Amino acid sequence: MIQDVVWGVSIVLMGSLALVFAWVAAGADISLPDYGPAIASAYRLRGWLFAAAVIVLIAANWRTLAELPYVSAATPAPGATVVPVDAVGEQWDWMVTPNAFKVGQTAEFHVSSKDVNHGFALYDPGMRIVAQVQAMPGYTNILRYTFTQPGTYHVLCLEYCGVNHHNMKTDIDVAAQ
Ligand SMILES: [Cu+2]
Repeated sequence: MIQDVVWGVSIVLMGSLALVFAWVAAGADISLPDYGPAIASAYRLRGWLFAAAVIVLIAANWRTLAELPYVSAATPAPGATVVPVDAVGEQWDWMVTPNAFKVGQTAEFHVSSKDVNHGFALYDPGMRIVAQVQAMPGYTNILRYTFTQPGTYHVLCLEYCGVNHHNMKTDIDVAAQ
């Protein structure tokens, strides 16, 4: 999988950069002139504050990043029917199958592309964007959305993909229960 290769290359490059920083820091002269006891204790306090900031940062990331991606991780409402949906982008059209649902149903969009990257964006009948994910060639993204109101939802492309990008749209009908 190309994503594993990209991940591996990124880790190696980030690790090399971190080693360079560590090497420079280890060789740096960090001794201070004698500013007196007040400044010395301020420098000690700075060390503790930095450690506290690191702990808060790690805890906050631990708590929030685990839930990414928010929408595909969203669990369907209890009792909701989950409908698998094929959503394929192609210059310049969307093929969404099936494209008729009922309020309360959860669509599980399997989003991909036949050519270039597109941006799969779902709009409610009031043209408010309610969910979006990249449509990529050779890769399928999962996007779940539970329809909350009857009417015509719209799928538009959010990634510039060529001269007719602005016309790349399709409709999804959602019936009242
Ligand atoms: Cu586009």
